[in-house]
Amino acid sequence: MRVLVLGADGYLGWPTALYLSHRGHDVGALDNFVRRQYDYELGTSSLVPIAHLQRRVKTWEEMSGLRVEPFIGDLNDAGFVYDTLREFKPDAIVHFAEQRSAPYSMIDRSHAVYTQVNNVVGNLNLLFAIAEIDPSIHLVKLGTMGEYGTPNIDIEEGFIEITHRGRTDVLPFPKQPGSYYHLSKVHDSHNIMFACRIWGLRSTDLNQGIVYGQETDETVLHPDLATRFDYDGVFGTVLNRFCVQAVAGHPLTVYGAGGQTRGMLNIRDTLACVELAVNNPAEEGEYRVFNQFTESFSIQELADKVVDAASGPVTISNLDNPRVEKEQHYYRAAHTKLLDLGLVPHLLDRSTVSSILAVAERHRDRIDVNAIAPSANWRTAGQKGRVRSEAGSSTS
Ligand code: NAD
Ligand code: USQ
Repeated sequence: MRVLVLGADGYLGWPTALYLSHRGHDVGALDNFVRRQYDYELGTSSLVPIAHLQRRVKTWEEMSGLRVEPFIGDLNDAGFVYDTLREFKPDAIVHFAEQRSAPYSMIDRSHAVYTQVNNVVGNLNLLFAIAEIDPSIHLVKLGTMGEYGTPNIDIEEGFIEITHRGRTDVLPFPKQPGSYYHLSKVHDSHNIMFACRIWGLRSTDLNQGIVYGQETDETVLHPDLATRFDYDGVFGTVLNRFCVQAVAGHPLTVYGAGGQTRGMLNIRDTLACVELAVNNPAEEGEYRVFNQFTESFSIQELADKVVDAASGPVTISNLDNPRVEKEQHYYRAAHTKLLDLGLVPHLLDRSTVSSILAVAERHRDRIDVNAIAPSANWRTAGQKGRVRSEAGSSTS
């Protein structure tokens, strides 16, 4: 199949592009490198050194004999999106290309606005381009489990049957997201569902949990093929962060009580899930949702696993929670649709945690402990909205 991977320079997009190429798909790799720009802005960098996209593509061709075709540009540039679809002629598009950090979106007004414009407008440009150029293209869109929030009932896969005053319907599951980033994914989901309904597009919304790990069968073949590994207080996700903290001798930063429970999955399962969705496309006009995670854990349980797997003593520190979120709550979410399609999960055992600790250990000289503390605060973000004009007077 011809698969265009959007966000193919990122943590998940790059290994997905390699995986799909290795498994016989013709792959296009689109990115505008804005993720590298956030590193310059925040003064951070990937723990594992990453090669530029052009070098990655060249090394992959040398190693495998397979060609991944790069497309450099911004999804917010509609002309670029239309031109790319006309040129590459994909059967499926896998859309990873969004600003994906909840803390980044909660720094202040401008970061919240940027996140929603980048994500929602980029996705809208894509929907219009698909509708005009080839409505049979299957859009596989990365959403997030965080779209649902943490309701006090079981979470279904996208839709819930509701009986209200004697009448019954199947409706989208209620959304209670926890950041302006997570909200951008909800807006995307609504826009995609609408486009499927009015134009007959076909789409799979993958509501993915938190991904951990860094190595895949393809990325370990050569250092140029490595994917990024974020551990800083803005882009680092919880388990990867805890592994780096353990190696650096930094207390594990559990926010608040640590009872926050989330769906999680191994990076290798991200690749497998995406290919299962690509190989089993949605029907014409169908908008379907898969909950893409394999197990759920509380943050405290994750910290305990890292303490258990680490070679030396590791302490845990319960920080004041910079986020506004429930710290003890009910959590049970359905995730059977990808299993039904054949997913065989890599579960989180001690050896998996050890393998992430080993990655951190190999690159321990690159750890910047000053980057670890959380910097965005949900409570104070609302007071960081004012715009200062060039003349120095403030406006709102
Ligand atoms: P990432 O930031 O490493 O990669 C995203 C890539 O998209 C970057 O290379 C960036 O440069 C590119 N990009 C962003 N905006 C773009 C635009 N307007 N035009 C072109 N390229 C653009 O993120 P990731 O961790 O690989 O996540 C990929 C996707 O998966 C995101 O949509 C994210 O919301 C979703 N997701 C990630 C996780 C996780 O744990 N990492 C979990 C659930 C869902
Ligand atoms: N947390 C800590 N300590 C830390 C970091 C995080 O206790 O040092 C807690 C957070 O408070 C939160 C949980 O761990 O309760 C998860 O935080 P995270 O930063 O690992 O993940 P999150 O902000 O939810 O975002 C990540 C990805 C995002 C994706 C989401 C999937 O960055 O792109 O959408 O995971 S989900 O969580 O299912 O919405």
